[in-house]
Amino acid sequence: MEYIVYEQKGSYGVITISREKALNALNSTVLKELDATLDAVNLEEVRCLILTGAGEKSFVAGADIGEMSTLTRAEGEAFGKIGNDVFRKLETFPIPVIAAINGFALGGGCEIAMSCDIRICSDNAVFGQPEVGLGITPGFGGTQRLPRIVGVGVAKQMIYSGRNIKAEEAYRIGLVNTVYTQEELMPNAEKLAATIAKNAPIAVRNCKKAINDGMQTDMDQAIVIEEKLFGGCFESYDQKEGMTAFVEKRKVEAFLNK
Ligand code: DAK
Repeated sequence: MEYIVYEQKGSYGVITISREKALNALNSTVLKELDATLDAVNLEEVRCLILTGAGEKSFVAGADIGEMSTLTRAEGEAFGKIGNDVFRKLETFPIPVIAAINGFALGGGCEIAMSCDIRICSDNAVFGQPEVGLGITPGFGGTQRLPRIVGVGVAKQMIYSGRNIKAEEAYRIGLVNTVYTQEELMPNAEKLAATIAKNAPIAVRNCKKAINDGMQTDMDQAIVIEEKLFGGCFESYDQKEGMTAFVEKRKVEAFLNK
């Protein structure tokens, strides 16, 4: 891999987009390598992922403007499809993905963070959808995910104005859950990943699916989705161990992902 570093740390994995000289901008190679990295995650062992950027300045400064500038319409569509497919793969990935946003998260950088389940950032993070200043619309889901996360009014203001916002404002509007100092970001991302990884894996996966699928439909159908995923946890080893441990007033020995 040229631009992606993947490290499995026991029960969680850390994916680092490593193209520091271009502030980790997403060219087609980065997107293809990210796709291949996700395909290779050992889902028997790994229960949570962290996505971050290399260096101290940038998470992802967007799609690669140099590469995009010469694209024909057909090539632009193909580039958009690679990006959209991998962003959707992240969003629907069976296990939770935490975006540890360590700097610029602009355009495609903000959009890839929004494809993750949980966003936390460092105090130097900057968010924005500057695409209208480049003559395009956000193309990796920004017009769809931003309003779902921060509400329609705030999303429209950010997208129409192309204005960047700092970490504190991102926190205030609900785009990120927590702001840490630069030094504290990764230790806290790893602590959160380890906490998630300790819980019953089938239950965590089913929660992700219930939330994602339920958010796309009306409440009557959403409740049915929840019922099925709730029911799907029963008769598993982990459900029996979790409940038996409570009844016997002891700690869970181990969740075995079965
Ligand atoms: N692409 C390519 N290179 C980039 C880049 C980017 N997005 N952002 C930064 N770089 C490169 C710079 O060109 C520079 O390279 P050298 O000149 O050193 O070779 C290096 O990274 C360092 O950048 P700066 O020298 O500019 O660093 P500064 O600290 O001065 O400024 C900055 C940092 C992040 C404010 C600035 O670099 C900047 O404004 N970057 C562009 C941010 C941006 O506009 N991002 C949104 C890109 S548009 C689509 C789907 C999705 C998309 C498009 C199509 N389809 C469906 C087809 C997505 C679009 C976007 O993401």
